[in-house]
Amino acid sequence: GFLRALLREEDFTSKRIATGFIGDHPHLLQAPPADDEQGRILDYLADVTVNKPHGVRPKDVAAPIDKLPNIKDLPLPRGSRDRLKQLGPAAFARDLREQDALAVTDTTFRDAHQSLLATRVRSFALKPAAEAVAKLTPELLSVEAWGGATYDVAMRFLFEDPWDRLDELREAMPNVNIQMLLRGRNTVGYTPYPDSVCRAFVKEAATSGVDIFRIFDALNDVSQMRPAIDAVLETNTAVAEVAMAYSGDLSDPNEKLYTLDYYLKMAEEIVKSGAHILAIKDMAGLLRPAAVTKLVTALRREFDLPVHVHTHDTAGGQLATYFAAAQAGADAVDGASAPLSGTTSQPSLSAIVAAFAHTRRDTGLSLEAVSDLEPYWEAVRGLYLPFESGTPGPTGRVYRHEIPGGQLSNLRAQATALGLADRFELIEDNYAAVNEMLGRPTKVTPSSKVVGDLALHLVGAGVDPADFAADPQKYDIPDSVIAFLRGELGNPPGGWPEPLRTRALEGRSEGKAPLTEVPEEEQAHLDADDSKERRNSLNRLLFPKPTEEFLEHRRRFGNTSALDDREFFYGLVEGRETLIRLPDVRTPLLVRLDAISEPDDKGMRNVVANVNGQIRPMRVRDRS
Ligand code: 3PY
Ligand code: ZN
Repeated sequence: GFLRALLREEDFTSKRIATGFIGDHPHLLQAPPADDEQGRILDYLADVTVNKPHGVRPKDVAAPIDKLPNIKDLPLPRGSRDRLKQLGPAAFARDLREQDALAVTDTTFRDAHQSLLATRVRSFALKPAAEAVAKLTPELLSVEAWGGATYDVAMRFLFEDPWDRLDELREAMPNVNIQMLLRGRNTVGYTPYPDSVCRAFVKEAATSGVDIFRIFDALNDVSQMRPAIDAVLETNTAVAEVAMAYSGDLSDPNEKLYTLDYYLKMAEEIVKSGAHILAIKDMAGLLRPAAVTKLVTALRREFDLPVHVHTHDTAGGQLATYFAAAQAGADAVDGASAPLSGTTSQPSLSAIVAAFAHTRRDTGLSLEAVSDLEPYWEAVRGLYLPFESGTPGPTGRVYRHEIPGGQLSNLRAQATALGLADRFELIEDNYAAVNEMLGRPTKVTPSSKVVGDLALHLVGAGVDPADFAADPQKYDIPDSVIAFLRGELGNPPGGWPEPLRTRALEGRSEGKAPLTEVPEEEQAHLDADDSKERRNSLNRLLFPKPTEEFLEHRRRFGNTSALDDREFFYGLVEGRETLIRLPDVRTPLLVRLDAISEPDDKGMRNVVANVNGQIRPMRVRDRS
């Protein structure tokens, strides 16, 4: 039961096993919501205060905002986005290729917290940082701030509309390019969507402020990326950065699949697709200095596109890879603010800036500015303590199991939830075995989820991977694995594992087929002029159930996204006054928690707060 529920969970980045707050607590659906926004928010605060879904507020953590440099009076400098607007995407990319400076993308707003904090950082924490970045580090090529798992997690766990986040970041940071991670036909989901969804998604994202789309396909199949690439090119304003997912070690003479030749052939197809920038997406942190030297040298020799290198510092040595990449002519690299860097995240921005300062490849970023932003992120990380995966330090085991950074932290959290934390190495070993069994596919969302699902399933069922491989028809197989074997994600680079594939599929009834056609009514919403209508439709099409739960949360508790992180996650502290500003309520609320009663025989507690001088009693179900 427990394990099956886990495997059905679509969101592999989630820390929690259940399908979400409301999913866990269906009785909330019966409670009548307060009839005004202020009342709904107070109900939310009372509920979090009583039930403490994330435990108590971490002690001795400063309010992040107090750690931000004072930027109010600084002018807004010209930044990378101004250059993109002036030049257009093609000339912008040419410029990038010609410049000496090593360009840098800041991933703190997306990949870093996806890889360290289960993607839980809220817009509330991102927005002030974006304002500071706009003024202090406008030389950044881009800020990766959207896409990947953020869309899903925003709705499912943070009860934020991901589109609102994009609007807010765009407003906070008008001068620096916003970059998103787009999973090709899978957009920001885990299964392929019809082309019309992908097109509408890209169009709406570009209109809303995404400047650079990093597009990849989980199996490195360029044809699967074409609808997304074409849609970006059609905007005429946004940059199409197309990525090759990196696996194996191309310097290894025994590597027969992921060879230099393999990547050059793929790059050729990417170039033919009309891409502006070529990216190497090293999602697991496997790319070694000698390999990147060969790869970047060859890519720059064969093609005219700028090359952007992305990695995760899982084993701890990726600054060396960046150094080698830069020497070989790489045009851009990715880093994260130091407190949210390292291990499963990107290498540290300040280390990158310092490494190239006063050299031909000087990033142009101010080391002082980059490090001035660090105390803010350190405080944010402290506040988000419950979402830490517990990845204690670098690990060289990644070279064997090849688990992507974002997934490695998530699998740890899942293992802990299953009571398998002390046997995490077994999960890693099974992952490696399943990888071999499935023909060493590239492993990145969602193909990584396929491998992870089967690995966890085998651990849970106590089945040896070799026994499973010998006789797959004898065993239960997770839906994602069946879908993969049916070819729903496309064809893996190394071909299909046979006879495993045929045997595994033998006699299996059809699972839930992916959406192949958009219902007529939704298509009308997608085509509508009204952006709100299109956004709502995209939310429903991409994540039907989380969207429902999100809307239910709004109905029940109002728009909680303006709440401070401290109150949103941990609720009120008895006796302490908290000022709460709500966008739709004119007067701020000064709230003090006065008392919480013991639960009555129906499990309800009375919560008494003082709100702007008035006593406010509330009833909350104790779910603990
Ligand atoms: C994602 O798809 O979310 C990823 O970060 C893949 O690396
Ligand atoms: Zn990544």
